[in-house]
Amino acid sequence: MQPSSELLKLLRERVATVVLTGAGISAESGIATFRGGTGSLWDKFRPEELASADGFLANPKLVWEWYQWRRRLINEAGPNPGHLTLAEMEKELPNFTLITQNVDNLHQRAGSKEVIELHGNIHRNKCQRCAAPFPDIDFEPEHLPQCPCGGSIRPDVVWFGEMLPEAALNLATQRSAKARLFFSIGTSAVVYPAADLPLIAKRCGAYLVEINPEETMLTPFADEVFSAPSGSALPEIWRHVRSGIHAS
Ligand code: BV8
Ligand code: ZN
Repeated sequence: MQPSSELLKLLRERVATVVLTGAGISAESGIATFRGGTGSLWDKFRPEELASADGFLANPKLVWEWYQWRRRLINEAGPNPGHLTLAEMEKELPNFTLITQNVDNLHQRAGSKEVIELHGNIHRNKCQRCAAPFPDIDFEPEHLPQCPCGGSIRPDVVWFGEMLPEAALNLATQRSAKARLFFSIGTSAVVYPAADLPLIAKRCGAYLVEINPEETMLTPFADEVFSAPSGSALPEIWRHVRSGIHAS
């Protein structure tokens, strides 16, 4: 999958570039995706049951066990060449924005400095009632952690039906509207409002690139599609940019 001369030109001209990532960019780190095939995070449960305030209210112990299980998976995993390439691109491209739907912190562990986290971060906790942060709490699922205000402590991630952090969403939307080049990487593009961002960029004139082994809702709108895993497509694209290889 060679990048087109159009894509190489935009990257070599260092135009305003925005990247939106989803669970797929962490798949090659061994972290199951949400809606993928076997082993997907939702295999045993439905998203509404776990990643929702009602689900937490109904069964806080189950939701905490699911997040603790995911935290252990993430701690045993590491960034893959897709994450590492994006950290490289941030260093080289003066006008580069990374927006992620992921909560796994793997972009930061790969060296990305500015990461707009639309859905929070699994390593942070907060009080469900007063939103006080609780960085490092340790507890047994039998004794779920409580805030002094009486509220329950929960992972600091955005659940279904919850608003996204306003500042993060506003910044992501502004950067997407100004993008000349927009990459949608490893996302099925079904979760809103994140899924609006590539369409906003496209409407505002951006060249839209999708990297995903499967077709998605976004594929028909993309100017260029790499039907490949991001762990190999991203390093390949970046290698062409850096080595000045002229595409056919
Ligand atoms: C809100 C954090 C508003 C928690 C997550 C009906 C229509 C439209 C919208 C809605 C609707 N009903 C409800 C809604 C709104 C809802 C929504 O969009 N639902 C969808 C499912 C229809 N959205 C919300 O609720 C949002 N909030 O709208 O609030 C509001 C308004 C007023 C008042 C109050 C509220 C909140 C959404 C955030 C939910 N939280 N995560 C946690 O992680 O535990 S969402 C979750 O899905 C993750 O963040 C994940 O990133 C995200 C999106 O999924 P993807 O990242 O795309 O992952 P997925 O598995 O789907 O796809 C992976 C892709 O990777 C696949 O395409 C696969 O082919 C590809 N892939 C696989 N391997 C690779 C690869 N790609 C590249 N390389 C590989 N190797
Ligand atoms: Zn509290």
